Amino acid sequence: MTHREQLLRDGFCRFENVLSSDLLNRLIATTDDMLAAQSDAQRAGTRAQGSMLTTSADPIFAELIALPAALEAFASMGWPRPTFTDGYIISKPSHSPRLFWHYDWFAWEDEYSYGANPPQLFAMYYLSHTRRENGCLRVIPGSHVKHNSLHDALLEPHGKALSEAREMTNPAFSDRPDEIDVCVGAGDLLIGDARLLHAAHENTTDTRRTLITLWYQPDFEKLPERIQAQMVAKTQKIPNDWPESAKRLLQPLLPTYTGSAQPHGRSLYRKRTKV
Ligand SMILES: O=C(O)CCC(=O)C(=O)O
Repeated sequence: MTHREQLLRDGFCRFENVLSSDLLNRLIATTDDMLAAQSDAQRAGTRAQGSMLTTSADPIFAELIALPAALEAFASMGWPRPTFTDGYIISKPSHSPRLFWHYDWFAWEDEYSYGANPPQLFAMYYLSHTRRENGCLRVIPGSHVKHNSLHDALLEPHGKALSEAREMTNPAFSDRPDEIDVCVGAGDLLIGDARLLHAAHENTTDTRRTLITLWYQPDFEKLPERIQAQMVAKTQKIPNDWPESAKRLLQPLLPTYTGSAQPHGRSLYRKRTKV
C-alpha cells in the first residue's frame, strides 16, 4: 500500500527517518531550553497535553516547516504545494496523564469536512522513540471519514476540564475497542488527517516525551472559501526579529486569501453521518 492509500484509508501514515541526526539534536536542545523556561503555572492549563508552546518561538522551526524531505513526502502523495499555518511543541513531562480523544478540525458545518480529501494534515515529529510507556499516540483508524460511536460521547471537545485532566472518567479518556497504538522512531514523520480521532497514553517513564506538530493544508485552493479564510486567520505571523534566511523559508508556504468570505466559525461538533 502507498503512503497516500494508507493516509486516505486509515487517516495516517509514517515516513521513517526523515530528520537528520544533526537537525534532531538541535531540535532536542532548543525544545529542552524552551521547556526549562516554562513555569508550572504555564503548564497547568494543558496538563493532559503537557507543555504547549508555539513554533514561532525560534527560527529553527522554519527549517523544519520547510524541510525538503517533508515537502517531498507531501509531493509523493500528490500534494506538491502544501501550505502551512501553525505549529506547536507538545511535551509530555515524566509521569503525566493521558491525552483525551479529540480531532483537530473545526469546520464541521461545511460539507467539505465529510469528503475524502484531507482538508488539513498534521506532520508530527517525535523527538524520542515512542512506545506505550512513554505516551505514544493512539488513533482510531478510519475515524477521519467514518462516524464512530466515540464521536457521540465527546460532549465537550477540547474543553477546559479535559485539558486540565480533571475528569479522567470522562469518555474522552477511555480505552476504545477499535483503537491502536502508533509507535514511531525519533525523527520519523507521521502525517495524519486533522479529522482523525486521536489521543495519547500517559507517560509513566522518568523522561519527557516531546513532539512537534505542524499543520499543513495539502490543497489549500480546493478548500471552500470560508475555510480558506479560517486557515488564513489562524496562521502564525512570522516574527519580525527572525533572520531573513528563516523568513525566506517560511513565507512561500503561508496561505493567502484575497476574497471577501467571512472565516468559517470555530465549529467543534462533527455531525452524525452515514457510515
Ligand atoms: O501528544 C501527542 O502524542 C499528540 C498530541 C495531540 O494530538 C494534540 O495535542 O493535539
